[in-house]
Amino acid sequence: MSEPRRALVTGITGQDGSYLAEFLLERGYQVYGLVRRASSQRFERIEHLRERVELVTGDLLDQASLSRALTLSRPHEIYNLAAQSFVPTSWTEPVLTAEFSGVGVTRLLECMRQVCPEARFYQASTSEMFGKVREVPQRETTPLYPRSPYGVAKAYAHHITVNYRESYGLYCCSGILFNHESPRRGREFVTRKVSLAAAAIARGRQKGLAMGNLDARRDWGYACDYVDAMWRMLQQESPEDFVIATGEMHTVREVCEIAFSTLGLDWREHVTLDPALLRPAEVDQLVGDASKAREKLGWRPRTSFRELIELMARSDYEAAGSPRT
Ligand code: NAP
Ligand code: F7E
Repeated sequence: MSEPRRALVTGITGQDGSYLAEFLLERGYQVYGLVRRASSQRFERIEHLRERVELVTGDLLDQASLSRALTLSRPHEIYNLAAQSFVPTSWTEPVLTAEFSGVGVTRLLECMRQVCPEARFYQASTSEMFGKVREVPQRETTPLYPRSPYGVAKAYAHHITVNYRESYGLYCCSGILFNHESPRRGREFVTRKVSLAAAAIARGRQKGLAMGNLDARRDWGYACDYVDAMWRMLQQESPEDFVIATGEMHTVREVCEIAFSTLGLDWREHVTLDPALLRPAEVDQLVGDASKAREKLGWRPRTSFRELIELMARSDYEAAGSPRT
């Protein structure tokens, strides 16, 4: 019997990392996850996988730890999902964001070049790189104009991934993913913030919800659909970059409407505006054209915006009914 394929996932404790690990395990992969040392372990999203994945300690700030992780795991595929991924934090911690989400990628690529140059590499790029958009919808060829330190760091990471592919002939792909959400989304991101609040209000545990820009629009998809696209990118004959998106824009107001009405509430009775939650620079008209992914990867989103927000609201409502720990 041939040996199983091995994958190293950085950011395995995050939203995408946990779904990708499940996806790869289902396909028979031996999955390694890079985790960083913290004063207390926070592995909630992968608790159910702990027996099935190998965790290796390491940090994108520490090159030797990355080299060790690659030597230990001998991966056929590397998925670099680790990053400081919350946009507002990138204004308060711009240098750290650049270190994690920008230069950290060069550290990992450099280790791959030295330890396992035959491996295939996926970089988690983002629609935030398009920022002040140069065309609508955005495609793989749309020029970048990032509007946050996070977007700038990710633009650097995107270009260095392309650069290592072209300079050294490594199999490196950059997936330019638009917003994708799930019940495992970090609690500070807008969809989860709203679904959690709607659930808590419906359960009588919270009174109101303070929000920022309700007119902000995004192209929101479901994280489970998107990890499938990451894997497909690394199964191609030659490495290329792909936009992954639904092609639809919706407002934060619509997120509120659907989440609250799913739980029998009227959002207008609960939501207030807090100017402190507005951003120094907003991005407008972010909407992706995923036709290249449709044609070459056979990928398409399977979950609609409404289904996504409904499933998040129901999931948080169920969880809010469980006894508090
Ligand atoms: P997430 O939930 O915020 O997860 C981020 C992961 O990175 C966590 O596992 C975190 O570990 C890890 N990490 C952070 N700094 C690290 C460091 N210095 N060394 C090692 N690990 C580190 O993010 P996500 O939503 O799953 O997104 C996955 C990736 O896709 C990110 O790179 C993000 O920027 C990118 N992306 C996301 C979206 C989206 O809409 N979700 C869209 C486009 C691109 P801890 O648990 O220890 O904090
Ligand atoms: O904000 C508006 C806010 O924080 C979405 C990350 O995964 O996707 C994510 O970045 C919109 C913004 O995500 C609140 O102004 C209004 O316009 O959920 P978010 P994001 O900034 O789009 C991209 C693709 C990534 O790559 C990132 O890693 O919602 N908004 N009121 C609010 N946002 C938050 N967080 N909180 C509010 O109260």
